[in-house]
Amino acid sequence: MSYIDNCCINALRVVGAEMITKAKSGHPGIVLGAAPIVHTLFTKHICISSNDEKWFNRDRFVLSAGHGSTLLYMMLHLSGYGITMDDLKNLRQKGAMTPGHPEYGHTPGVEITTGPLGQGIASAVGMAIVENYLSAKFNKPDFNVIDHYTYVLCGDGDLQEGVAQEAMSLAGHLGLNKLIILYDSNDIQLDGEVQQANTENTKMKVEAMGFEYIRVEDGNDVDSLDQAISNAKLSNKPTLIEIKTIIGYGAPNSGESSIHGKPMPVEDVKELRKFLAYNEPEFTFSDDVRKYYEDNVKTRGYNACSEWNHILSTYANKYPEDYQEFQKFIFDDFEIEDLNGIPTWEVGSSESTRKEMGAILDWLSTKLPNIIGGSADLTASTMVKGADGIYGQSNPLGRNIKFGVREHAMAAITNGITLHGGMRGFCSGFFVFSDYLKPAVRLAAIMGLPSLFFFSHDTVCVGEDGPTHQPVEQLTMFRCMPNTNLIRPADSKEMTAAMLLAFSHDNTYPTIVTSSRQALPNLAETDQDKVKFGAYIAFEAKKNADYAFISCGSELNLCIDAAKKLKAQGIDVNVVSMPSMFLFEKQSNEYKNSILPKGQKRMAVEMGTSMPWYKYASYVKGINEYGKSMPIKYIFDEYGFTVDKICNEFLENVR
Ligand SMILES: Cc1ncc(C[n+]2csc(CCOP(=O)(O)OP(=O)(O)O)c2C)c(N)n1
Ligand SMILES: [Mg+2]
Repeated sequence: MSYIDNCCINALRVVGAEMITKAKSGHPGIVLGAAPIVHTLFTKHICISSNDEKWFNRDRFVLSAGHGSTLLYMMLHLSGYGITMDDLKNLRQKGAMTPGHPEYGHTPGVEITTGPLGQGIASAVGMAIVENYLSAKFNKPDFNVIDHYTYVLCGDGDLQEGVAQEAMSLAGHLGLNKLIILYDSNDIQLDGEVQQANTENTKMKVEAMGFEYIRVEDGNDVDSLDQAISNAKLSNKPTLIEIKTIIGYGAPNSGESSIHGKPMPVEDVKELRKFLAYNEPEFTFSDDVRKYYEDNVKTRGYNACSEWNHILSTYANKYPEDYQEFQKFIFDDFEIEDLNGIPTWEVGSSESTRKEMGAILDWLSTKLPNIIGGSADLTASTMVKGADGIYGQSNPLGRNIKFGVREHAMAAITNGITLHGGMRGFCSGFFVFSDYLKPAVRLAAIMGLPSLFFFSHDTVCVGEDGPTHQPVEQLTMFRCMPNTNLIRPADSKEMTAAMLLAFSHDNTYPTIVTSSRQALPNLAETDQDKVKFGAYIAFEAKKNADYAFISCGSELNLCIDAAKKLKAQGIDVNVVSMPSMFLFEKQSNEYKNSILPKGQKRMAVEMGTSMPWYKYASYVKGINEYGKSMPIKYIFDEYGFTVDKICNEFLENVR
């Protein structure tokens, strides 16, 4: 290791420890242990440009071990991302640029929000998929317009997570050789030694998954780290570099789990300084250290970015059509100018909304060449698939990703696809198994990411498969998730609107669209143009009627029939279709009051847990128990979702 490398690493260790001690909160273990890893990666390999933070062909760096945020903030500080020393001193404080875990959209240079272990690895796989797809589509023998690596720093905990295993297994299968995972292997985790919980052979395991395995025996050995990364870049497989480190290196309690997540006492920071023979003042990166980052990270990135701009302009001359198309991908510049040819269904016909969802998506795929996705081995049921054949090594331009039964990774990969830019990701499964991927939807919501999640079989009407397959509480789960748009369309018109809203350009939230297994009538009363308001009056028995049903999805048609039946008896009940509570809440008070007038008595009807509806209705007909296995024809009667029973419940409880 050179003298300057040593100076830099010592500085990172000391300033990192000082930041955490000052914050009285944070994770010094990984900072002290993995400083040489990020230092080597940033100063000798990574191509990023603080002059053009969003430079499309930059390497992506994912800090899957989000608790190591301090390391990332120091890298961004030294690499010119506008993170000041004051920001570093402000670690984890109210309003800081340097929050507890990295937050996408909050701190410049942060590629993804991480913290929930494992998901970073999976999202990195999504980023690597986009790099691979776009390089196959746009590179020419003499021009690599897309050609970057996706690097991950992870710890023991990340690799214990199922989501990481799912994603790595898929990455190996897909041969994503530009994915390089740097594993901070320190044999310690929060509660103690890793071997208390995990004794498998990492090398054999990742090799079996189709990864290249490289081991670095001494995590302080910059030359070996450098060589390992260089070797990984040459591999035709994704690579995991296992780097043996000592957690909390240089702290009095190094090598122990107590250094994982507790700030070092001031005395211990002094000991660290002594151990490293480090004499700079507090919170100081020497001019030499700053210059080294300047000369390496900044200069390399600047040069690479300039060179890329040059390559791109020559490419534009030589391949003008490809260039135009590439720009459209980069800026997501595909408009659906008219809906000519989009599948439609006659009023009065009947079809399952899942079939409608699939058919509309297939049509959208022909208009939006930058969308890619698939399902977790359920395309035959959800009807959701990408276009152009199965994506893989033999068909890198396929847009149908066969995720396998790996829901959590599927959703986190979808986030990675969307985060990378240039493509938009979608995925699908049975609604009940949204439980398996909820954490990734939550991260999409936190990041304000327009990832798309399409689910079929959205009620107990799944039937014969029984309670394990019958969703009940999932609608409630997503409706109470902040910044998440759940749309539950009632028929083909509402489904069309939902899919168009899902793919619209300016969404700053994930969209979930649910669909029915069973055929539903295509209604005269629904209005494609009003779905964007979240709710609208679908059937008006009387202006400002004293009563209303509120419903959505497969129950809307029952409510309309019930209202018509009551009307025949001289009782005026309006019907509000509410496919999206999220969109409805965004409307003006005036609009909301026009749909749900004050003083009106309302009954909500939905085959799911009642809870969210009490905001809008005084009486809710829901299902607040798990389902039962039976053919669908018995389900409606069993749970009281027939026109007669809805009318009776209304008369008994609401009127
Ligand atoms: C999904 C998830 N579960 C639990 C945690 C809490 N947590 C954060 S770090 C950590 C220990 C992880 O061990 P390792 O990756 O080895 O990190 P190290 O202690 O080596 O820094 C835990 C349990 C988390 N952030 N995410
Ligand atoms: Mg560890």
